[in-house]
Amino acid sequence: MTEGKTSNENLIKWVSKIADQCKPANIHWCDGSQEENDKLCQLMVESGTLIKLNQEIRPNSFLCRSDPKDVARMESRTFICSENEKDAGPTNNWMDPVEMHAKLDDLLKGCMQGRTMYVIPFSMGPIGSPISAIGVEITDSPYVVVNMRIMTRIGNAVLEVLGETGSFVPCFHSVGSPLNEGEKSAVWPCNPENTYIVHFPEERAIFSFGSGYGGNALLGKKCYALRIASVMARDEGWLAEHMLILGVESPKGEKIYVAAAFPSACGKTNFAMIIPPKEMQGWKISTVGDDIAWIKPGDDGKLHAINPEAGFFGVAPGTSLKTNPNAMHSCRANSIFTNVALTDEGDIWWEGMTDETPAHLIDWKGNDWTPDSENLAAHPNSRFTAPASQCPTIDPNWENPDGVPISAMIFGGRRMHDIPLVYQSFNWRHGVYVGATMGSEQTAAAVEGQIGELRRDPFAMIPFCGYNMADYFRHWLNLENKVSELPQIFHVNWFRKNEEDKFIWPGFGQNMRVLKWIIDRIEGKATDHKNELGWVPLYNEMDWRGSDFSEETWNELMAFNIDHLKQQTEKNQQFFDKFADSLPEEINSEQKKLLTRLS
Ligand code: TSX
Ligand code: MN
Repeated sequence: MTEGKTSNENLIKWVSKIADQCKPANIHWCDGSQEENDKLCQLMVESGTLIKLNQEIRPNSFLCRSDPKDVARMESRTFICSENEKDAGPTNNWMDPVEMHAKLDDLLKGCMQGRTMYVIPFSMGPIGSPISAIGVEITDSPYVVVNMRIMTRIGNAVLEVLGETGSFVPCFHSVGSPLNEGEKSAVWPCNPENTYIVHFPEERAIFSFGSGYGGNALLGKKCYALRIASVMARDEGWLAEHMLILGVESPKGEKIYVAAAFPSACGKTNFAMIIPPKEMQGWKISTVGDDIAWIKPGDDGKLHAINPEAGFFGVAPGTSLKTNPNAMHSCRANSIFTNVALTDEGDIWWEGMTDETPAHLIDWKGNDWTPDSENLAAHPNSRFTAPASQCPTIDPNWENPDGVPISAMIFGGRRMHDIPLVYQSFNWRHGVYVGATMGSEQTAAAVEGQIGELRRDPFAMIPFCGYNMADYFRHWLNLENKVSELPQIFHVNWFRKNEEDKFIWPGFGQNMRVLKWIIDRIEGKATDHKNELGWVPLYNEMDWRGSDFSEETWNELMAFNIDHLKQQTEKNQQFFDKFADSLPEEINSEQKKLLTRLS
């Protein structure tokens, strides 16, 4: 047993209370060192939880296979336990906090028997930055420890910042699978029938029970940096957003930063790391973050953003040297792969990684696999956990404690049939309406919902807002009076299809052309040309160097069926009606204005 190096009374008390309840065999305070990490990995290799990959191809990297019943976030088991039900809003599951605490007290009794309880002090954001915040995760999963070490900053340096009196968000996690005397642990212990992902927004506390996977278990990410932080942000006047952050540098060396929110399956990590077409000489993209942004008003009147994370927990399938070489380089070493396939050489593989499919693999369930197999080799939600510092395009300011100033915010969605490639909102209020009406058409890849159905996902925050989304819209609208230099707001859609069901826009690196128009708009270099949706680029305002994209195809890409769009817009009302009288009047008024423009 390693003693913690903390003198923080609240932390010591909380750890000892949890230990009394959960009855672990040991308590280990994580120092965050390489030696500690190596020991834990070795332990998990011996227990069968991790497979060490070929050290020549993939140094210091491991493969992990989860229980097939524990492969994704569980939204139906995710709860916001605010004192009043109305504060959770109609898009969250709610339970009374007193009732939930009683339920959890019950679940926690002896739940860590036979296991080691790890205490992980972590910082979301650079250690000591005024925008950063501290959490402590207690977990009985060593897999969580080694992933948290990549995804956040952990260990003694955090305890030093916490000091005797500093505050932290307590994050409890257990796989919910106690061991009887002499009983051997499952390779991936979990408790899918009894899973609870619980947030107490007023208490600023998190309890997660039963799942060891991703956002259910790495509590710094969705639970803290989005659900709890969104509540802190509401109360303190800042934003905790489901946004990537990237830098754009022009050939003249002028640099701006943009933040972008997309629902799942829109390629956020890919966009955060794009490589501009070589003909657009001198344009450079750098990466600050791929998933979450904490954004605070600065003394200069601008919004400043940090990436609270230190790693990427990226979806593996579809990632390749063609679609995202920077992500591939990021996980070249010191990475953990979960639910991907294993090659005969001891490397990893997933669908879409190479043009040629290996003749033999071990699939994500541990079975022999050949190209003739009916199942996928890698699970569709398989992941790589990789240090952000290994990304070739990582921005020099990515750990700047003051964050980076945000000049534009981009919203997007997967809209095969209605929305043009890009438009700019007329003003902040209209931009908030654009964010509030975001949505993605469901593809075959989506588990829930009918194919083609529009899944509403305002600000890409539906699963991640820790309070009533109507109040969240209000919070966004209020920023207009609190920040003197607000970012410009844009909407993009990389996924428009033609009559032959083919994607019209080539996407990926070509999206740089859209980014360049966005920069031109910010700098006042592009003309004012509008349609019913907002300000739009003319064909000849786009940089087409090295592209043969025709004006005719452009017109197809930017066109929309006004009747169809009017019908879509009318459907927004049903979604807004859920919020009843909490919905800000400004949203109603923007909805009316758009319907008028479309009439
Ligand atoms: O990530 C994507 N982006 C953003 C990249 C910076 N994807 C992958 C989405 C799944 C996660 C895209 N898919 C993008 C895109 O811009 N666009 C598309 C659609 C598309 C797919 C394949 C082609 C073109 C467009 N292929 C060819 O044109 C050859
Ligand atoms: Mn995300």
